Amino acid sequence: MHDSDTDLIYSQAHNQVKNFTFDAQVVEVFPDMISRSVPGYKTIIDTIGRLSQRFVQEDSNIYDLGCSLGAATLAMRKGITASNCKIIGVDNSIDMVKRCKMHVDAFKGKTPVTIIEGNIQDIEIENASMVVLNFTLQFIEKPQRQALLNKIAQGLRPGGLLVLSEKISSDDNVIDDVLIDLHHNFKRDNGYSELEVAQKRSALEKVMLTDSLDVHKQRLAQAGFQHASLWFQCFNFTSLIAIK
Ligand code: GEK
Repeated sequence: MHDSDTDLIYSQAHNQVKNFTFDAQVVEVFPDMISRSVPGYKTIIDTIGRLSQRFVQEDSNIYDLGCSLGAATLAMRKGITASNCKIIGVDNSIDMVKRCKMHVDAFKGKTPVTIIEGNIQDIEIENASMVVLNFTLQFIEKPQRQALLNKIAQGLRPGGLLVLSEKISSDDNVIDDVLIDLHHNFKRDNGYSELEVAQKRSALEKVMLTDSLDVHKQRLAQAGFQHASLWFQCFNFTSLIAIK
């Protein structure tokens, strides 16, 4: 027996595996899916909360871009001690946005939160002291990634922080194979079958395109971040901090 919030989307063979989308079916099982698929997800969310305590400045905006169900937003709302701030969560999946609003409303917090349905490439970033891209940039078309990072850097105040978490690929094929295998073992250890791992991989193949760590660091430097560093890596899952 499984709970209704257990991710079983790829447990049966699909005649044709469609491109992955963040639809209502995914929303139902998203917390289970992300915690069983992304190594270190809880550590990253908890650390985003800690970083918000340190970096969020008074009278500023905080952005959670590709906020899904609001895990990073809620961690920041708990962590922020600066006054007169506003958190803006953005996602272009209407199903995610509807459920995210319910999650946010279910908890109390002194920092106001607004959840917006929209493309993160179209929204304005202004007067920001912290921006989170927690596993979202990988869903943006590669040629458009630099422009998004430029916009974020421009909208951040001096000393402002970007948290950029991404699944990465390695330029070294031998290393890449090892990291991919370790990640698939992690998924199997978390109860996903061989069929589930294979079908999910094929669903993501065209919609989630990874870059190397070097490419991410080059983009951050080009966008104008003065400091950037990897702070977390488990297999091919990473998180970077970049400070303006
Ligand atoms: C978390 N950050 O739990 N505009 C807005 N939203 C987008 C766009 C776009 N162009 N492209 C994708 N998304 C979350 C997890 S999930 C990562 C982020 C994953 C949204 C998409 O709808 C989805 O909700 C999210 O980005 C990516 O900390 O599931 O691997």
